[in-house]
Amino acid sequence: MKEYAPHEIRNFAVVGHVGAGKTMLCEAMLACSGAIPKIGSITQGTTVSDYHASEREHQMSMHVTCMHTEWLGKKLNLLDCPGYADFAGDGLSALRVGDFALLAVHGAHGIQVGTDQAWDFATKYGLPKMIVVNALDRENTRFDTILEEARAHFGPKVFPLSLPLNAGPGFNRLLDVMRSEVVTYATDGSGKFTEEAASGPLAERVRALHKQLIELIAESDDTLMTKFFDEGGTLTEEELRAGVHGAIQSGTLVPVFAVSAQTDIGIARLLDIIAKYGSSPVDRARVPAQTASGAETEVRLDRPEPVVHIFKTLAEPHVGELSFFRVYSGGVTSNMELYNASRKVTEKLGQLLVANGKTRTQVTRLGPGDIGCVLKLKDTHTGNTLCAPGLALELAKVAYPKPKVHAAILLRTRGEEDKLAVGLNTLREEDPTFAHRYDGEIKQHILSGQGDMHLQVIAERLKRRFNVLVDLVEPRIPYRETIRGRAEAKYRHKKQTGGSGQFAEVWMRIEPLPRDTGVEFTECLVGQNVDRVFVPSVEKGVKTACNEGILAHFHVTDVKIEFFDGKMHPVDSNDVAFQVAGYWAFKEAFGAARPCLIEPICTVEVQVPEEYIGAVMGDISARRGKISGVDGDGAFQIVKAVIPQKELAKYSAVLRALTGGRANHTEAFAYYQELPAEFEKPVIEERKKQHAAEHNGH
Ligand SMILES: Nc1nc2c(ncn2[C@@H]2O[C@H](COP(=O)(O)OP(=O)(O)O)[C@@H](O)[C@H]2O)c(=O)[nH]1
Ligand SMILES: [Mg+2]
Repeated sequence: MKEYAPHEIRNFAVVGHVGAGKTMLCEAMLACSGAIPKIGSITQGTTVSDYHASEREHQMSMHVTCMHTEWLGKKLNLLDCPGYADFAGDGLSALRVGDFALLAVHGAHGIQVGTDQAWDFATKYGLPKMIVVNALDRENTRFDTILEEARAHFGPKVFPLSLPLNAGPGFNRLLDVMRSEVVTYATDGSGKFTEEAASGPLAERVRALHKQLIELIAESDDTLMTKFFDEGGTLTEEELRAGVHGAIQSGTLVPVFAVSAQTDIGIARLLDIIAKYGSSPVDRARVPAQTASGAETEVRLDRPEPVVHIFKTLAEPHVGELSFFRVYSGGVTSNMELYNASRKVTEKLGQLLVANGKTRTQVTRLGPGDIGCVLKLKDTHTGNTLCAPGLALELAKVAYPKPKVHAAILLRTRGEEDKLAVGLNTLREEDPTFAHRYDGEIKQHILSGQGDMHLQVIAERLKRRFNVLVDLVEPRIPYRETIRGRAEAKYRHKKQTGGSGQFAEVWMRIEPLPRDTGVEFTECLVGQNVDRVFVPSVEKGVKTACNEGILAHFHVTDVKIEFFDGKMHPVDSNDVAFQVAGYWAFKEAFGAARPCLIEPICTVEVQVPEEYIGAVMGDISARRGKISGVDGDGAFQIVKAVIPQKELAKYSAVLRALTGGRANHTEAFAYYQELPAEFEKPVIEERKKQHAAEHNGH
């Protein structure tokens, strides 16, 4: 394969809501351009993208898939992204290395949450966008209202470059606005088409559209604008064409295309526009970077030394770990040595490859702006930068969304903790959008990710790749124990066994502290009843009791303890005796100080379309939640509330059911609050049962 110059490359991320037909659209572009002989099928699992076992199993994209083809002498690097919010991290990685976003919208479903989210992500990266309205061969499509919706969401710059003339089953005719032509596709699936000048009412329509398009384009360019007015409100075809690229770049034009991926209608024209007017690496010739000392700098496309960004790593059975990268400057060749500034290691590249899903072709060199992959790097992971030895640059990192759902991991086989840790750490290097940690308070290993499906897929990977079988369950709630009143205890520990005995007496007072202050131990001993060397012993006993819990094995918190007097014996008193006395004195005092449980409360923000606000707020109240405000945010509202953690079990699934998948939410721990009395008894009983089961099992 030849090496492509930067202006001959089109890197783009295909993004949008799940089910819009992104994977199919990529398939259609590959087939139309001859990279594959025919279109595969999602249901039969024969598409180029979505080739992973889990993707075929769930029939949805979970990884970004790299594909490439050639059209009009340009190399198109397609990055098919998952639409499901659980896998949004890969979409972000792809947009990071794309030069524009191709936003797929389903011709019947229109603008959905995933569409808005993809738009926002692309905007965050300053990427130009093109919109494809797909599946226009389906029943009940509504191109015109989708166009209106898109303008309502994204602004008046959204403009159709093609319109369907006979949407619905049998769809094969388009009005091409740039060319003022009617394009008719053959119905034999050959992708062949004929073009004729629009006539009659269609000619009128296209003339009106043409005029609007010229105005849009002229707006983005002062000289064009002047010309436009000088020449009485028109531009030549030539000037128009010259302006389209610039207008797409600056975002004053967001072209919309009417297609059916499945039946290959409109795909060739889409490829034409991408090849002729789509952004290339030249349009993004400088990207921000940091030097080893943290100073801001930039990487320029024309710089001779290689700088590449790894945007995806993933392991495949029988292949090993693959690292996908984009070259930002200099070009790379097989067997080149590069420095990983993030991990501080030197890597040898090995054989360079370009991918079409699981089919990979060897290449000897990839020039600046191009995308490829290599196998088996030593210690280089998603998000790392590799560069010429001596450069030590790091490209700006992708800000991945924080994990928002949590599950406790239960090992099916005891003693596999180490295997689990190795598996999770390896997966985490590939996918930075999840996290895991051992929580000592609830004594569970917690897995956190973007959604329930994300967690489930991680569990499946642990099984497939590391042979670790786990169950994911709702994490325990870290209830805590505290007191509401003051109390005093005088506890004597005395034991006379054979030879030396044990003796200690501890007098203590306890009182409540404000929330989230923890346990405070002080002494105010006067006189010589107790030797001060035993103060740490008493403290240790108290801390042991606090960790074990007194009501139901939860941590004790927000208590002040004052060790104010006691008694000792010249021979039988020792460290252990005072620990024991401190332990029991505290337990006695605690029991007398009106103990209670407190529960964690979370702040929750729900992003939801206006029409579901009532349902979401009603549900929050039913969950003992308190709403603190509702803010407008474009087409969505943000409901802010505090809700007990106990009531947030499976909340993302609840929201999905409540709003037809149109809401997103975040939750974060806020503070502790007394658990209502009616819940206390069942919680204590449940915890005691759990504890007994755990301690019998060992
Ligand atoms: N009729 C029709 N169905 C389509 C078209 N594009 C995709 N589909 C179907 O819509 C479903 C979702 O497509 P897919 O490409 O997986 O969507 P993605 O989630 O956006 O990648 C699949 O069953 C496809 O076969 C199209 O142009 N016409
Ligand atoms: Mg897909």
